[in-house]
Amino acid sequence: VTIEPRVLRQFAETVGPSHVLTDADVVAGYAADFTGRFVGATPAVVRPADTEQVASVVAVCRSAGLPIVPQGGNTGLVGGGVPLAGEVLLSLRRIDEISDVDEVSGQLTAGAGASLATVQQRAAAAGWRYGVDMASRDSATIGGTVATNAGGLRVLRHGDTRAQVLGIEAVLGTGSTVSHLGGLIKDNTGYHLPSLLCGSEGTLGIVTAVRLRLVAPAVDPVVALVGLGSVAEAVTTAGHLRRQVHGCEAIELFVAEGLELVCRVAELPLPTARMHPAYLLVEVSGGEGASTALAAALDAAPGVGETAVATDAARAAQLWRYREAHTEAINSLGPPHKLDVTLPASALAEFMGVVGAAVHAVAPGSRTWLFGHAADGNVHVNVTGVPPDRDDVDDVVFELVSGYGGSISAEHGIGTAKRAWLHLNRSAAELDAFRGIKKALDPDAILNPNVLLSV
Ligand code: S2G
Ligand code: ZN
Repeated sequence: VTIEPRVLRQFAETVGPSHVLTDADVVAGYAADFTGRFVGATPAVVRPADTEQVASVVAVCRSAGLPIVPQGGNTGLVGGGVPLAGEVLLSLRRIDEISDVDEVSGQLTAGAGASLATVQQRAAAAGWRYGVDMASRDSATIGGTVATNAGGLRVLRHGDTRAQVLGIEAVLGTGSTVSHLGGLIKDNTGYHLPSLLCGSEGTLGIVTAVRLRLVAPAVDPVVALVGLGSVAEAVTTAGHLRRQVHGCEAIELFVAEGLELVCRVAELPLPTARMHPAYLLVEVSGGEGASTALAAALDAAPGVGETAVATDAARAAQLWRYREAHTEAINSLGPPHKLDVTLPASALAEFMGVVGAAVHAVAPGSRTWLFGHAADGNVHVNVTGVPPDRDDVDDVVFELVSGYGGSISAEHGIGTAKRAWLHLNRSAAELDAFRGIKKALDPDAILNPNVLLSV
């Protein structure tokens, strides 16, 4: 896609010439995704400073018929935030102010370009906590986590991003701006646009600010890394922990193969005396009482081998690293196919036992890596050793998941990577409803036209 000089001038008049980037080397960084699997190109990166400038850029693109890819931290994992069809790249990073921090009600307003880590820090400074956390916290932007309804490590305790969003400001594809950031907990006045726009992946509106609910900070968190005899016993134990240990903040799952890779790539010592087939990384909040309840639950749980417990922050961070380093360790093997899926709890262990062989049958040279959020039934199936554009591996995994009644996307969204399989999870009636909403809010189909819904 080329852009007429007249349009580039209009962009420059709107955001300032230094915030319209066209140099190929500079824009390349915006056009490739975090994993390296999705690499596109854009004729221009435009960096607005506020909602009004976003609205102006949308107006220029609507009149010029130019499609837009909105982008935050570019840590998305399903090719939803990169210009794969020559779209204009609209970066939200400059809109990063955090305001109206309310220490009484536990709320704050964040510009879309603020990093997740910055939001977490501002919440902590106000004596609260933001309930969503994930390894990409330093580069993911809050706007991107809203656009994708990011899940992360604490869905078990605090829910997904949608559960935190009280209000939203966004520029719709119609060119109009909706803004409702008052933060009233109960405001039952019509359609809930924050819920609709959260998870819409930039296809209905460009999120520019959100009003977020904050939660109580953890009290003396205790972290335990538990080695178990099998994935099945790990899944069963995760259920025991959820039922018996109040204050469970997170229950993460990984397996021996992934731990071996992490120790090798991140140069970490094995966390237990011997290697176990499966591991749970558990964080509970509540100090003495919680760690006693945790110990009792683990004593009664099946298959528990060794347990490494951390009661101080430094050791807790070391134990978390074994889980959080999975993404970078897998990325070091080359662009993975990341198939973030959800299984019904009753099928999770069986699925994890068969998916590797199913993938190997169509891609003998590949390796399959499994880890995820045990309590949410969410496993991150990462396949390495397969060319980025082959999708038979994706097909095998999604068909297998669908057969178990699972979801082809637990938390990363659909993006461009999973559009072809959306019908496995959504009926024709639902897809028609999606298209009706898309037509109403983005009538010219200029907002992420190649994402989520097939054009
Ligand atoms: C996680 C991050 C992305 C991935 O670590 O929970 O959501 O699949 C993932 O590597
Ligand atoms: Zn995850």
